[in-house]
Amino acid sequence: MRRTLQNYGSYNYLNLLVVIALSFITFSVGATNYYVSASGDDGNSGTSESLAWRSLAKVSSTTFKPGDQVLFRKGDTFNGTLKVKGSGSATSPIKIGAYGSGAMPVISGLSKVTGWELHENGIYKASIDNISQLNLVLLNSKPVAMGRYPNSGYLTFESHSGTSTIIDNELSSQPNWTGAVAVVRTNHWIIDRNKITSHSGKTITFQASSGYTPRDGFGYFIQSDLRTLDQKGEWYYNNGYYICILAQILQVRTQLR
Ligand SMILES: [Ca+2]
Ligand SMILES: [Ca+2]
Repeated sequence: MRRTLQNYGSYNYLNLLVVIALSFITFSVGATNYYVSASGDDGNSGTSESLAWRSLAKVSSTTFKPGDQVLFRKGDTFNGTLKVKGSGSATSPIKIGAYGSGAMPVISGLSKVTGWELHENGIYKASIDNISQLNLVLLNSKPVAMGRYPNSGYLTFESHSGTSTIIDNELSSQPNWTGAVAVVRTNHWIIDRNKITSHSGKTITFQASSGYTPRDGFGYFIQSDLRTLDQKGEWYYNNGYYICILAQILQVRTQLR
C-alpha cells in the first residue's frame, strides 16, 4: 500500500514538470498581436482592440518578436513613419496587417501642420518636427513648390572661379543671398545644391557639393530663403524647425523625411 502511494506521488510530480515545461515553451516563442487605432493610446499595452496603441511612433519604438503581428484598424489613417524593429524568422515572420471593418487603413508620410500664425506680408509660419529634409508640401491637397528666385527658369552665370564661385553680370547685390542655396547647373548632367557662403555684388560663393567646375553660360536659381516667397504656395523650411508659406492657409500637409 505504501509503495502504491509513492507511485502516485511520482506520477503526479512528473505531470507537474511536463506542464511547467510546456508552459515555458509556449511563453518563450509566443507571438503577440498588437493593435493600433486612431482612437487608441500609446500608454496602452496594445495587445487587444480595447487597449490599442495610437501612433506609428509607438509602433516604431517597439521591438517585435518572430510571429508578432501589428494590426492597424481599418478606416483609420496613420501619419508619420513606420519602422519595424526586431526580426522575424523564415517560419515566423513579423506581419503588418489590419483589423476591423471598412476601408483598409492608410499609412501616410504626410503630416498635417497646425498652429499657423501670420509672419509677415501674407506669409504664414508654423513649427514642425525637426527633420533633415522636407520634400513635399500639399496646400489644400495640391502639391506646392519650394520657394525660389526666379519663379521659373534659370538665371545665367557668365563666368566662374574655381569650383565654388560664379559671377552673374545681371545679379543685384540686394537681396544678399548669403545663407540661401544656389541650385547650379554646373554642366550638362549635373545640378548641384550649394549653400551660399557669401554674396557680394555680382559674385556668389558657395560650398560646392560636387567637384565639378561650373560651365560659363549655364544656369542657376536661388532657393531655401524666406525672401524667395513671392507667389502663392511657395514655401520655405528653416533648419528643421518651422515652415513658412505664402498663402491663405486652410490645410497644409507635409511629407517628412
Ligand atoms: Ca547673367
Ligand atoms: Ca519666388
